[in-house]
Amino acid sequence: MQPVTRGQGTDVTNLNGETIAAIATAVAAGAGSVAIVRLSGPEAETIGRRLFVAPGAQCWESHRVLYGHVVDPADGRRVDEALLLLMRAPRSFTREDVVEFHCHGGLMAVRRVLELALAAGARLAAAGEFSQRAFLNGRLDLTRAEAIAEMIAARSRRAAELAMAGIDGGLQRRIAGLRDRLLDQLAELEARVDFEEDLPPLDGEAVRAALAAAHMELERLVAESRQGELLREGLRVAIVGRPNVGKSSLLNLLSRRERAIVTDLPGTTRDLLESELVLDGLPLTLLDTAGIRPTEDRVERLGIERSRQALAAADVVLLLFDLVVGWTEADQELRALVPNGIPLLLVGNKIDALDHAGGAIPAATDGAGVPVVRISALTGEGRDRLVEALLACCGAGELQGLQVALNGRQRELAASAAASLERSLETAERGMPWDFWTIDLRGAIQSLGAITGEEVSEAVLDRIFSRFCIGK
Ligand SMILES: Nc1nc2c(ncn2[C@@H]2O[C@H](COP(=O)(O)OP(=O)(O)OP(=O)(O)O)[C@@H](O)[C@H]2O)c(=O)[nH]1
Ligand SMILES: [Mg+2]
Repeated sequence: MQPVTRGQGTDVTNLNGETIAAIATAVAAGAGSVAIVRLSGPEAETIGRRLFVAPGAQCWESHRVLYGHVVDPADGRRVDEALLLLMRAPRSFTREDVVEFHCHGGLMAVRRVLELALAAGARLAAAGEFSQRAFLNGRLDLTRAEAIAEMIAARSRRAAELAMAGIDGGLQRRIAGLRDRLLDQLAELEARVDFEEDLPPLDGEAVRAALAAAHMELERLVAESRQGELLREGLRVAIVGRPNVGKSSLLNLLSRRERAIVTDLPGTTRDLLESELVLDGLPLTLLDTAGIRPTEDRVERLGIERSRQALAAADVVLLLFDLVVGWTEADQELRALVPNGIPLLLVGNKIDALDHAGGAIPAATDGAGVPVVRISALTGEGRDRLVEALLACCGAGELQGLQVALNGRQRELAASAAASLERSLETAERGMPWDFWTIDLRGAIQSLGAITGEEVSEAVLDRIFSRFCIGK
């Protein structure tokens, strides 16, 4: 692997002579009052000066805001009234010269400004290219860059807090600390391989203990990453059940709006309906499904097929049944459709109607230990109990204490580092010579270096940054 070279400190290596430009704000009609076009690279200021007219005695100083107009240099016509922010290298996000045009929101002005910047010599930035330059110029490590992308994608307050901890370098410090400790051990071992007789004897037990401690910490990080994934990506929760048990009513209750049509006719819901919400900091996608029953109706049959697919692909299944009718054979058949391994919650609905009908109240868990929660989707009774049980059954209970969490890429590398350390520990156990210990130890160090970007190939970098949005 050929690791990429990164600039250190303020010594900016101009890795890329091109000036890039992109719209940095969300691109949607009427989405905001301000839109930003960002340029980065050696020509950024020149292009900025060509396109921007600042009246009066305003001077082009770094980190000062200029007021004026973007003009088309071809005919001098005004394109927009705007602010311009110049940030000269190395005091910018990319550590290159950066110019930002703060235009009016909407699509028209900002697109025109971008076109003019491109015509004046900039190239359209690829996805994540500003961040990639920031990384290559040593402005941030890979975990911080990824945390910025996670911040942009965050769907809940907790996910945003976790991303902020990453931007602050929480993960970078944990991983770099671990890697440093392993590097120390590697240095000790390698010194003994080369100059055993000139050095005091090495305490193999101490090295082994250090490797074992690092191994444990990595295993913990890998285990905790599942929680982080829940926070970032959220859960798909399918509400399934026989017709008329109140699935759509429950979706409406949890979404706090009349999202789905509710009627007393069995078979009301014909298609999957999604609703995005945040419960206790955890982003959820709730799926309302068509009630499952044998039917001759073609449309309903297609809907039921979708219900079955949703049930099989969900992270959690809420199986709703009608308390007034009680748990029936048909409910039992539906239960059998839920694949093993998908957390399941049985929800008895219509508790408000129980008094009149006198139906049996089921126990807190069924025979197999699956929790049963009783609610009324009509009155909202038991809503909190349901939310609590839902969070508990998907392991979200420990989310509050989470400080850092690895993403998928980082988890794979951490798991691979842990596996290398495990092999290294086995070698130690078998009393092999020092140089055998170092083989896997080096592998572990390399995997940790790939997390922070210390040791990572250009192809991998391109793949990581291409998942970022344009303009970031
Ligand atoms: N008393 C009472 N009625 C309820 C409750 N929840 C739902 N209902 C009623 O039950 C009927 C069916 O509700 P829906 O939410 O449409 O049921 P569904 O499971 O989505 O039905 P399908 O879409 O046909 O599968 C409606 O008349 C609701 O008002 C509840 O908690 N208590
Ligand atoms: Mg429905």
